[in-house]
Amino acid sequence: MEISENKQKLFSAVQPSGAITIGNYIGAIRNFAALQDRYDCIYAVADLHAITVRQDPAALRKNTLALLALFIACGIDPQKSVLFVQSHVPAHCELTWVLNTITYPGELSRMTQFKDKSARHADNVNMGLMDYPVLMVSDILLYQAACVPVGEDQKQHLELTRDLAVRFNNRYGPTFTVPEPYILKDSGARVMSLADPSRKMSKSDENANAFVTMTDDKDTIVRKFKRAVTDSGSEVRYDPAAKPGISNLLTIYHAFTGKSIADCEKEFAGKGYGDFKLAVGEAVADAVAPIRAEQARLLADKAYLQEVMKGGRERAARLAYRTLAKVYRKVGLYMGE
Ligand code: ATP
Ligand code: LTN
Repeated sequence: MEISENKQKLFSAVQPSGAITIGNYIGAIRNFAALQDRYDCIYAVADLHAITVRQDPAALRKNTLALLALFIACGIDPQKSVLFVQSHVPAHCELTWVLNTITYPGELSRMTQFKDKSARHADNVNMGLMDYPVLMVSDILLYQAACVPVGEDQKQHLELTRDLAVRFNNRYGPTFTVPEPYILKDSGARVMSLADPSRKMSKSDENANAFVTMTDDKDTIVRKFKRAVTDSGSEVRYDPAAKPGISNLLTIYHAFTGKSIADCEKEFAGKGYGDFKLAVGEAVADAVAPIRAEQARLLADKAYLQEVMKGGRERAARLAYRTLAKVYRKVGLYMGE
């Protein structure tokens, strides 16, 4: 199916920087499939973003394919949506260069993610890490996306996207759609670490007990939840300020079972943390198992995945180069007569 002109466009991406966590799933990926009917969706594996922190090349290649398969296993239909690998469409880097010329260093050095990652990777604070948000802005603006579904941690980057789109449009005339963020209203937009509920769950956490991945097996998942850091007291109650650990587990349980937070609290009234943690672990393991199986099935069919990548690359490039040509003309790059 070709992308139509009348539905609004939607763009999102995930980095293949490790195994995908249930935080990525709850905050972003689980919404992707449902949005396919309302929007023309474009979803990318953001491999160029991933290399802003050190990656093992062989692992990066493997994670790229695994993420592509996971997207499909989570319900993204490559016939309906454009599904591709970011580095396969050079326009992303080309637009980044142009947008760099209207971005100020101060805008990038004060980004929370840049500050966090610089502290965590103090031995590798590189220009790519600082320019990461501009590459992300380019991803979104190239496709004239009106809507960008992401977790709460990406809010600042979306504000920059809007600022740069408006700045470019003011300077050179209407060119880019100014996108709206789409961040979940509930606490699922920010799933916290199981080892330290004051930090967000992140796939690149050095402590593997801090996150649960979509490829963990049942025993691992149950064990990680058993070890999850909880709070003092013994009541299973949603109160992020007083009970950050338990509230995070309630959010996860709610996301995977569909039960309301109030019903989850009732279910565990009078029971201890131990029973609750076991139930959360089992619910997550049961929900993740079919997705993991489908991902494995797809990964065994390399020819199919190659075909998806090739189709996605062509469709993405067609859309991207339409915008890039417009940008080059507007800024005065000589395109011939
Ligand atoms: P890394 O730790 O390697 O920086 P990450 O785990 O933060 O990566 P990304 O690939 O940067 O993951 O994010 C993919 C999507 O998942 C984004 O929309 C992001 O907002 C969302 N996301 C990431 N972590 C969480 C989380 N803990 N809770 C909810 N959403 C999240
Ligand atoms: N930086 C994002 C991943 C990402 C993205 C995007 C998300 C790269 N390009 C464009 C939305 C739109 C992250 O979630 N860390």
